[in-house]
Amino acid sequence: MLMSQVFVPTLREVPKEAEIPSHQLMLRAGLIRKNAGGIYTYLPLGLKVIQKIEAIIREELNAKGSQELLMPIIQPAELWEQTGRWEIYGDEMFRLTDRHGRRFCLGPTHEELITALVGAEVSSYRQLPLRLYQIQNKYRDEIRPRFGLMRGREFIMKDLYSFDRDEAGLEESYQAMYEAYTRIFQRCGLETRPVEADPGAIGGNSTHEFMVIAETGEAAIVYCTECDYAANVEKAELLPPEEEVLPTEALPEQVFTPDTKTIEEVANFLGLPESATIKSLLYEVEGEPVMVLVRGDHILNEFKLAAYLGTSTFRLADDDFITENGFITGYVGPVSPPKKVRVIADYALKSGGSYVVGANKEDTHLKNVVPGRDFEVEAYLDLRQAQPGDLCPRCRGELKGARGIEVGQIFKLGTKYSEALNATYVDEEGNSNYIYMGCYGIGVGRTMAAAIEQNHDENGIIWPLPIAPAQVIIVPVAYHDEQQKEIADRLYHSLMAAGFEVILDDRDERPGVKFKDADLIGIPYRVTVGPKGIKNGVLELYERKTGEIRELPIEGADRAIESLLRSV
Ligand code: 9G3
Repeated sequence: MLMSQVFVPTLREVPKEAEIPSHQLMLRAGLIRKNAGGIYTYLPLGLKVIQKIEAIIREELNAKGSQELLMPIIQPAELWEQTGRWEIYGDEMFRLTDRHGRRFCLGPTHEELITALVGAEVSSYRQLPLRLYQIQNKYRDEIRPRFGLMRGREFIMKDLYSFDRDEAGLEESYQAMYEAYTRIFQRCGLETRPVEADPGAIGGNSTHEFMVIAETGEAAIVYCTECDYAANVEKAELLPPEEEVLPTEALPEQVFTPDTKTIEEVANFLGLPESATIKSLLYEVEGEPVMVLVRGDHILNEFKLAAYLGTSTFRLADDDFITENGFITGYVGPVSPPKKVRVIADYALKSGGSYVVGANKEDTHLKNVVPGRDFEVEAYLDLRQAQPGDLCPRCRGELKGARGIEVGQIFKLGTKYSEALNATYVDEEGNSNYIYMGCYGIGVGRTMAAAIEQNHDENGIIWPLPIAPAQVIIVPVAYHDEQQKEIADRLYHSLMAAGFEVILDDRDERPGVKFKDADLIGIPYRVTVGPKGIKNGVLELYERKTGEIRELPIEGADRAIESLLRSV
């Protein structure tokens, strides 16, 4: 590629609408341009990176016996109605009608389509296992698309679906994809960490998210410093407390606590730590009040609550709902409530201690309240959100916190979709069985963005070699100089002939501008052809990642660079 011809509109200044490094650098390095909120054009060098990531994905998935197909973006509403998902996603789903008034959506994912296809075409155990994938645009009408390709409304996803005869087969597919993902991100030069995650509305029972650790990541994870446990905080488990049987406390006693509606205010007013209080949270669950109790210094994890309640349609009660049900905002408590409500408690409250709780009376709290003695609890559960400093649920090591960019996610779906769409197979004994499914996604654009988040400095991008838009950029100080042109051209053609992707900066620009562009675009190796070097019979090889500079004899420079590029 000749720099004078490549369409790569670099920018000097940082675009104001870009908040994180990868978004800023993709715009400045001329890799993408925005068409509308969350909708982008991939410019030539940006597309090259996308294509390299896709090539690595295809190699690793095909090595696991997967087969690539390409499904339509436009999907008929009927399939989504059969699985009951047409309504669930509301405004996030792009919907349209054709000229006959038939309803469609722009595919946000393809479980429905692929299950209908396999359900129609697979009937015998001999056709399983089957692993089918595509690399295709997805559409999700995010309320606030942001961070460039990190959270777009149209994005490229690799989505693979596995079809097995039973749970054991699904486990094998899941493991195969887990290994493939580990290799894919490694080969992309990305450091990822698989974390246990919450399946959410998709269903199924087990899921892992592949996270790129980066402080700009949207996901909060906790990981153990002693073992390899790691989880999205939405899912992270917490150990039950050691049972402490405390001496029987004094009985509950009212305390006057004027204007203390928050835990912090009550604790400060009474001179107690927040851990000596209970947060009594009223939730509206299908119209009914449910009281959820966590210790004052803990945070309720609503994903865990949803898992217990068996529904995600619940919300924290607002003041109207609280007063309608006879409670007083800021003074809600589990002891003699104004009406009978379900009480669910985090199991940290099972340790037998005594606490301060709202007295269900204006400006009044109760102290010396002992859960289980002074009020009934329907269930003690792991309900709280893990925080750095908590103990690892596997080995009791210390948990630390980090931010992550989710670049991949793998799910065990079981038979949820095959039952809804009647995808079955006949086994050796002639019995009909539902097919066991898994689904596995990688955000291709997000992987590119995450690679920049993890590999950049103040001068620009530092591409990992396997996904760089070109491996080498040759920069003659003055290309109009005969001698420099001859040496640069010869090296350019020789490296290209050896199969490398090379950019030759043939522009009639000042050297500084060319060096800055080479650093900004992040080409891993830069060869400078300059008058001083030529006088000494050498070329300068600069490694973008380490800043290391080597001098190479002009003669044989191509072979020296080839052997270096093949060795890293
Ligand atoms: C929708 C809309 C948004 C969605 C979904 C459906 C997320 C939806 C979860 C998944 C699960 C896996 C296959 C590849 C890996 C991820 N957002 N999910 O199902 F209609 Cl609008 O997509 N799908």
